[in-house]
Amino acid sequence: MSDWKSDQGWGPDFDAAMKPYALKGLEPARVILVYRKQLKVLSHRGEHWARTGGRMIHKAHDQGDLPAVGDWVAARIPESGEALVNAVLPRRSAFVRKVAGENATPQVLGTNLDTVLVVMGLDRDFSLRRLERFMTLAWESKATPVVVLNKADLAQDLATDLEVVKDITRGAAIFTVSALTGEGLAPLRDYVGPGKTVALLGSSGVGKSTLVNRLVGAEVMVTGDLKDDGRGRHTTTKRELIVLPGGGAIIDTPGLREVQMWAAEGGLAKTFDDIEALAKSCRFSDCRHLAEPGCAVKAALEAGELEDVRFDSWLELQREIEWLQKPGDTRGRPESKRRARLGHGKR
Ligand SMILES: Nc1nc2c(ncn2[C@@H]2O[C@H](COP(=O)(O)OP(=O)(O)OP(=O)(O)O)[C@@H](O)[C@H]2O)c(=O)[nH]1
Ligand SMILES: [Mg+2]
Ligand SMILES: [Zn+2]
Repeated sequence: MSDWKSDQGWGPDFDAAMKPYALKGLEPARVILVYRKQLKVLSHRGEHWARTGGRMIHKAHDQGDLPAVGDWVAARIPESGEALVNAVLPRRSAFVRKVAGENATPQVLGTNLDTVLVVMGLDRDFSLRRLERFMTLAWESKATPVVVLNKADLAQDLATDLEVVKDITRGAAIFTVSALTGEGLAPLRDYVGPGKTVALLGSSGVGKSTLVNRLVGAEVMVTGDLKDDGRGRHTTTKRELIVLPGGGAIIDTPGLREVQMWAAEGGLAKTFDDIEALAKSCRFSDCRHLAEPGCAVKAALEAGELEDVRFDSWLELQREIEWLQKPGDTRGRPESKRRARLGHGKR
């Protein structure tokens, strides 16, 4: 039998982490589906329905500690019936956002990823500000972010769109594709294959599942049109890992309406390295870039070298991250009002 574990990216790090559990008779398995409290895991014997052990739930600090799609876990897997997950092995990478609403709760959208495909539509989905949010969390995930601009067949001005995206994605690879016509897809296949895990993230209807089907070469995911009532129907409702017949894994996720920050200072510094570099040459090291003398950020804004909207975006994401770091009882409301005022979602 071929080694299903290395096919799924297993390595010496997981071997070492698994050892104490293996001594207790637990088996390694990979989480391939999460839907509310239900899990599905893959082991050397195939797929099993599973649930999270009570002790694990009790010990978990928050949602972020519980099994997520892509996780390697130590599980007790009976001959028949549900498997029980006892522990999550330390993650190599994880894409995490804050759940929508006023609770400071993390939601782990995919783990042990090599590549995050940040998918954006070249139709009305196009939003640089939202892309900055995705990129910040993607850099923070420790996986490699790759920008996929889909629906090239619908683009009004592809060259300009590509240029403005290049300006804000700080060296990440960018591909313009059409999942519909197949145009531009070939280079994406480099991110897929034995030992590799790639996840697709983006708003609803951008074509994530259509891309998955293209990359797999079969209709493994249901795709669908968005309703025009503005509420948006999500076609994909579960986070799911697809085991590829030729080895490797693709994680498809439901579209995200909001992408709020989770702890992501490193990701922020990477996404906004232009502003961070400017800020280093401000006269005062604690410059807030408001009215301080010798402020390099302000100078760049005034010279038109830095766009107001990008500066606002940086401040806003920074504020969201700081909000999370405050003790719960001093937090107040999150930044939702401000976000509305900035025209979140618009170019
Ligand atoms: N014109 C055009 N339509 C596309 C393209 N890719 C996907 N679509 C269409 O866009 C719609 C949404 O595609 P999905 O793949 O279901 O989108 P999704 O990102 O998976 O959406 P959720 O599962 O709701 O998050 C479908 O009608 C697709 O046929 C493309 O490159 N060009
Ligand atoms: Mg989908
Ligand atoms: Zn300054």
